Amino acid sequence: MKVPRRLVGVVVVILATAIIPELGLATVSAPDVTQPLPNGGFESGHTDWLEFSLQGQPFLIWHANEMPVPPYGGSWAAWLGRVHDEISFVYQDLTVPEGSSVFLRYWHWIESWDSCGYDFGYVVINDLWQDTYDLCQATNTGEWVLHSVNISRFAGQFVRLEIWGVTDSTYGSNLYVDDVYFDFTGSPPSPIFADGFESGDTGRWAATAP
Ligand SMILES: [Ca+2]
Ligand SMILES: [Ca+2]
Repeated sequence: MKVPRRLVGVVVVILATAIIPELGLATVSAPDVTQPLPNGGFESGHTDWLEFSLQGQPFLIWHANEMPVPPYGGSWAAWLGRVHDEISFVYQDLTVPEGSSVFLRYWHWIESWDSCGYDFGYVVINDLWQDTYDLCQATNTGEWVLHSVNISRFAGQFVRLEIWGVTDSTYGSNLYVDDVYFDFTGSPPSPIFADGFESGDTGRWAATAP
């Protein structure tokens, strides 16, 4: 028996929605995706990240045993600032995810003895300042706080990403950083019912008659 093409399509749609109802026929919205940076929680120690200290600190990634605050996650975190007249940053080269909306997010803890306007945290991408914030008594967090920076302009690009802690000559500041990740709205998945059966081409479909 020759089954009309249009009928085949209808049967397949009904079967598909019955078997996998969560797929449905509605438009599938873009998912929100999180993606940790390589060694984003610093748990692998001094890998993936490179560390720079103007004052010659031998490293900026610390183990919990030697830190005044516990890491946000695991046993390791970055500790920026810490000494006077410091420019310190951890950085790595990597590809920012594709997406219509891309955020860099990390947990930070600001601990400062200074007035505002002297010590700072920065996020720098390809030598461009994306974010600047004071490290001072008024911004002390007293706990881990999630920090977010919109970096959508770099979506899909290979970049150098840096997180800085900068201090002047008096009244110290610490900027602790942990669990660095991307949070982005990904591209929508391909339509499940690609041709909507409008073309009459049912080549992508198969149906078995009982
Ligand atoms: Ca950690
Ligand atoms: Ca200071």
